[in-house]
Amino acid sequence: MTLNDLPSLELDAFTAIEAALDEATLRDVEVQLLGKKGSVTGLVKSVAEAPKEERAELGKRSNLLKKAVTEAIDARRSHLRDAAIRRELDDRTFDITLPGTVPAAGTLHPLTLVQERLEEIVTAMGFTVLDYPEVEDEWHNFEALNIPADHPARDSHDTFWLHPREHKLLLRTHTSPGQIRAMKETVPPFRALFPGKVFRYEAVDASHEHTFHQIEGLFVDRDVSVANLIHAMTVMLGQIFSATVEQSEPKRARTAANVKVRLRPGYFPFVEPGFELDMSCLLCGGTGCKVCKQSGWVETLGCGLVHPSVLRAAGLDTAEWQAWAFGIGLSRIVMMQYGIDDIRHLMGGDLRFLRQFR
Ligand code: FA5
Repeated sequence: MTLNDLPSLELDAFTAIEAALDEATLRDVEVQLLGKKGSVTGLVKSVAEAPKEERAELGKRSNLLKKAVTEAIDARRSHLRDAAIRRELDDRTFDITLPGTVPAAGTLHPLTLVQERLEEIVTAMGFTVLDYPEVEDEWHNFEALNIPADHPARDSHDTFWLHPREHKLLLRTHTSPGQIRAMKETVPPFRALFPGKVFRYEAVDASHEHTFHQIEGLFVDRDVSVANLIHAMTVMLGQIFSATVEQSEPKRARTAANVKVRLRPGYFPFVEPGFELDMSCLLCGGTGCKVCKQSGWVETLGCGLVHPSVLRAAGLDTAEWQAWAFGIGLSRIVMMQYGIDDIRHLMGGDLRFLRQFR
C-alpha cells in the first residue's frame, strides 16, 4: 500500500463503523479492520515494503489511523450498549400500583432480649457490664478459682481444650474466670456483670447444651454479706419475670407470682459458703417434665461469698476486701420465660423458631 491508498481506506473504515447498528455487526467490522487479516492491520504490515521515501510518513500515518479506528470502535460499542439499555427501558411497562417487596426484618434472639433486660435491671443496681474472652487459659478458668488439676470439681466442667494441649488454652467452661480478670483490672469497691457464651463437652438433652449462656455478677466491697447476696438475687429474678409477663404466651405460668425459688447449699470451690438457687419449673407448673427431669425444679444459678484464696489470686487484700458472686444459667431463664421446652432450640438457628420473638 502507498500513501495514496490511505484516504479511501480511512473513509471505508469510519463509514463501516458508523453503519454498524448492533454489537454483532460492529464485531464483524472490527475483525475486517483490525483482525489478523484486517485492512488496517494490512496497512501497518505493508509499511516495511513501502518505497523508502514514503516509509517514515506511511508508518506514522498508519499507526495514527489504527489508533483512531480502535477508539472509534470502542466509542461506537458503548453508544450501541447505551441505546440498547434505553430501548429496553422504554419498552418495559411498569405497574406502579403493584405492591413492593417488603424487606425481611430481623429479630433479636430471645437470649439477647433477656440478657438486655437483665443488664438493665442490674445496671440500675450499680453494676457495670464487662466482656471477657471465650478462649481462656487454664489458670483463669480453673486454678485461680481454687480448682487445681486434680480437683474433682473439674469433672463437672468437661472441657474443650485447644491444640496444642501444652498451651493450656480452652473454651471457657463458665463465666467465673471473669471474676479474676475483673478483680485484677478494677480498683475496688466495684460491681460488675459479665455475660457470655460458655462451653462444656457434655451430653446434650432438653436442659443441657454443650454451648450455653451464663451471666456472672461480682460485688466487691469492704462489708458484704450472704443476706445482701440473696436479696440481690431475689430482686433480680422477681424483676426479670415481672417484666416479661406481657410478652409471654401463655401468660398463665410465667408471672412473677408463679415463680417460686428455693435456695440450697451448693459446692463451688471458689465460694464459701456456696448456694444453688432453683426455680420452680414454669413449663410444667412444678408437676414434672423432661426439662426439670420430673423434679418440678430447674437449677438456675450458683452463688456465694468469694473464697479468700480467689481474692488473693486476683491480688486483693483479704483483710480489707470481701466479695460475693453469682453465675446464672441464662439459657434456662430464657426457656422458663418463653415456655421453650428444649434448650436445643436456642442455638439451633431455625428461623421459624426465632421469628416468634418479635
Ligand atoms: C457454674 O458454672 C459456676 N461458675 C456458677 C457460680 C458463679 C457459682 C459464681 C458461684 C459463684 P454451674 O455449673 O452450676 O456453676 O452452672 C451455673 C448454671 O448454668 C446452672 O445453674 C444452670 O442454670 C446452667 N447450666 C449448667 N450447665 C448447663 C448446661 N449444660 N446447659 C445449660 N445450662 C447449664
